[in-house]
Amino acid sequence: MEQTLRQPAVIVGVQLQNDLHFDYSMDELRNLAAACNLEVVAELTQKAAKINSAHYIGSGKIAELAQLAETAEDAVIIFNDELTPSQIRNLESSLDRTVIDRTILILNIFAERAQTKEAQLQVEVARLQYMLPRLSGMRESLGRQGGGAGLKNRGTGETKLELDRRRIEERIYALQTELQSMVARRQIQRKQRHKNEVPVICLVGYTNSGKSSLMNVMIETYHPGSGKQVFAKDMLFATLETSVRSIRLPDQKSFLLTDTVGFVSQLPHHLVKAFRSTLEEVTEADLLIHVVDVSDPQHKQHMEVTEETLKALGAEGIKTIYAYNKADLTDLAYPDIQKDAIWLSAKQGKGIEELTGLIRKAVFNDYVQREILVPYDRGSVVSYFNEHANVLGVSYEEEGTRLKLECRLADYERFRDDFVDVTLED
Ligand SMILES: Nc1nc2c(ncn2[C@@H]2O[C@H](COP(=O)(O)OP(=O)(O)OP(=O)(O)O)[C@@H](O)[C@H]2O)c(=O)[nH]1
Ligand SMILES: [Mg+2]
Repeated sequence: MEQTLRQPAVIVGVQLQNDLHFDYSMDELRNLAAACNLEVVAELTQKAAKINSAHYIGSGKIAELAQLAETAEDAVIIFNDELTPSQIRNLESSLDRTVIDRTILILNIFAERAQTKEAQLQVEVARLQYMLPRLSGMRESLGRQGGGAGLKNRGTGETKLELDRRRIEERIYALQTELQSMVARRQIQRKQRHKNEVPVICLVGYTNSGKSSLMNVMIETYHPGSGKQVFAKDMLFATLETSVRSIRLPDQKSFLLTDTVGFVSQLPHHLVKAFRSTLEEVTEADLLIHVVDVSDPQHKQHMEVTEETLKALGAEGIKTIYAYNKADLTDLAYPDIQKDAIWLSAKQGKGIEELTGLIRKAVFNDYVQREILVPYDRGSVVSYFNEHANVLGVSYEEEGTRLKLECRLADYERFRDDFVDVTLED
């Protein structure tokens, strides 16, 4: 592993009166900073009735902050919120330090972790959109990637700033065009799936709750040795792209399981917007599995954030199963089911059958059990059911193949003219 020297940082937060989760969000800011190779050396907090529009913190606190920043010469100052362009400008000029905010930390982590082309483009769009209004105040050390070189003398009279802005706007436009064609391609794939009527199930939840681990244990349970596992790791935002896997249960019922990017409180809105196309899967899901790290004392807050984010994406009101994961780290009994909730451990693979039971109830409730007789000249119907239904018994009779099966009502109706329903005759 590459050894990078960690740059010192001072974190700053303002606690508003109604903010009950302030301490937690400051802890989270430390983790976000650590993920960006910044080491928090000091912290400044303030209780206030409202945010100061010019400097974010009260003017009395500026001097205190400047003094704190003296602890380390090259310390950057990180604010636990998204700062406005003018706040950044004002703060940088009063403090003579690089000032960054929670948003840029998250954007940087996303940029570093993005693996697929699409995720990379999405993060870049979000970063550029964030930078655009902040260009003038930004210090050279930050964000001005690819600026400058080779563009001298274009559009005489244009300032460097205007040039930068125009280049960024052009770049955003080009990226968005490229993204649109990717989205269109995926939409076609999704439509195709819809035609096949395979239920789509999405794993959603706070970052690090165990979505990818749960996906992997489902794959291992129903497709052992397939090597289709996804990346799971103990870090913020291990997953930045949706991956879809087809899961086929032993009785032939199959569904698509989608792993998605985790949510975090104050997820930058540019990022939510940029990732909207990736997360479109979620809005069209037949079922959500909301994965919760029940061992985290803050899991209720995580659930709220997840639900708010889903709402912002337009994915509210979708049938949901709550998967209280990491129960092995608690004193709770597991596996345990209560209504539409299950306590389980993805790590130990405990509770997977029970979860599957809940999934069955939620998405395979349109199945019928029938006994049918398919004439021999309709052999293709038999092979269709062998492929798509749970065949419980077969016998060959004079008039045709007799199948005892459990199949989707839609399939039953689709081939209704091609067989005799023996169940009705008995
Ligand atoms: N003890 C315990 N650890 C778990 C369990 N499930 C997942 N983990 C661990 O939690 C960490 C995060 O797991 P992931 O599956 O990557 O979580 P995620 O929700 O996909 O995270 P993001 O992709 O970052 O949003 C990993 O270190 C897992 O090994 C569990 O049931 N018990
Ligand atoms: Mg993941």
